[in-house]
Amino acid sequence: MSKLLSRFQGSLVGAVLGDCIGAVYELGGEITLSEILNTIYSIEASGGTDNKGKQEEILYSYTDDTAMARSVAGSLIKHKGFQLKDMVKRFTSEYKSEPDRGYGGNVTTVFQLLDNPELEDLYEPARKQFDGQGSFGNGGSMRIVPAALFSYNKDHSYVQTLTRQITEITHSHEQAIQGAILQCLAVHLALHADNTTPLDTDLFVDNLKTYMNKLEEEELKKPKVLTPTKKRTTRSSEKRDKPYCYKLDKIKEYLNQEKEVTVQELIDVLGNDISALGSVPAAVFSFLRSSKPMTGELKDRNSFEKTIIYAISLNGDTDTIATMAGAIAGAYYGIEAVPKSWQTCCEGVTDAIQYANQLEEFVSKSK
Ligand code: F2R
Ligand code: MG
Ligand code: MG
Ligand code: MG
Repeated sequence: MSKLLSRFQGSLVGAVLGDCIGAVYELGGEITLSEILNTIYSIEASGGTDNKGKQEEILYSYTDDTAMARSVAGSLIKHKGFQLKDMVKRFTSEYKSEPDRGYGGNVTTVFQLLDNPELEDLYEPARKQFDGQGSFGNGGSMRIVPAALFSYNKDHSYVQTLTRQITEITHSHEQAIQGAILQCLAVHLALHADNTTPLDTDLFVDNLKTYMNKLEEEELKKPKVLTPTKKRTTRSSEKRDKPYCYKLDKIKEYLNQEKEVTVQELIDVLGNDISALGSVPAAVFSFLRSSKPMTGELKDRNSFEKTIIYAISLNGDTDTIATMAGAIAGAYYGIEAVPKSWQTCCEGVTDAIQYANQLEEFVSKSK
């Protein structure tokens, strides 16, 4: 297998595994590392087969994160690019055929409105969400990984445009779009990074910050409607004005400090919730932290395994943080780092490999 194919497969399979295993704990309150490891041990003990070596039933099902990523992959492959009508059709058909995949509370309204042949502006339902604010949920970020693979030969501005087009179908809030861009750029960077030497985590964060800084600067220049109670203050604050840059700075700080950052501090500062701003930075951190040595129960695990387990250990939106972290880690380490037993226990892995093969064939031919 070529090195590129290994990384494409690793990324899409990593995303599926993060979703399937993370979904066991999604929004379920505090979980301990030991509890997560017990799940992992049972996966590894079964190896996806019963004790006679026959393939067992899939133990872990995928959720909306993977359901939507499959639509993104299928549409980009079919049309060799972005085709709005087709992607909308795939999202709505997928939702109608399996509405119980654990979709976000409000995005289902968008699917219902999109499922109308008379609708002329296919971006309108998303724009109307939350009284015209749009959704800031992480539903755009959780599904974006195929776009990073599809854009392998392209530059960051292509990645950003494609991500925006795909995300705005359901999420028009600028923070949701920027979160999806950060996630897509992180996978894109991981695919291109030299994985034969230790990862330069500072450089990885600096690259992401360059792009996010430009986006957040542009956003700041846009005129804002100020209500009497919401007067602009003169003091600038990176935390408020450039929240993604602020979190990227904190990620770098945590990676370089001697003392291990606590899970509670990560939750307080980076977040672990269903918003894009409160989850994409946590996923990026999970990948970067896991590229470095760890002590304790994760000490002897490879960095891909550490990424998934660590991401889930942040609690909160575990399936989505782990799917995004798994996509970045798989893109960097390749499919060889992904345990076979994990692959056989999770739904959707065979299809993920097919999508990866088709995307790799596309980018190899279109160099
Ligand atoms: N929804 C879930 N998990 C809930 C539990 C599911 C359960 N396991 C089951 O099976 O039933 N997970 C999935 O949702 C997240 C992605 O959500 P998405 O696609 O962004 O949806 P939505 O509806 O747009 O936003 C989610 C919620 O965020 C709040 N919100 C968003 N924008 C807002 C705004 N402008 N103002 C106020 N609130 C806003 C709302 O509460 C939305 O309902 C992933 O975790 C995925 O796994
Ligand atoms: Mg989900
Ligand atoms: Mg579905
Ligand atoms: Mg989730």
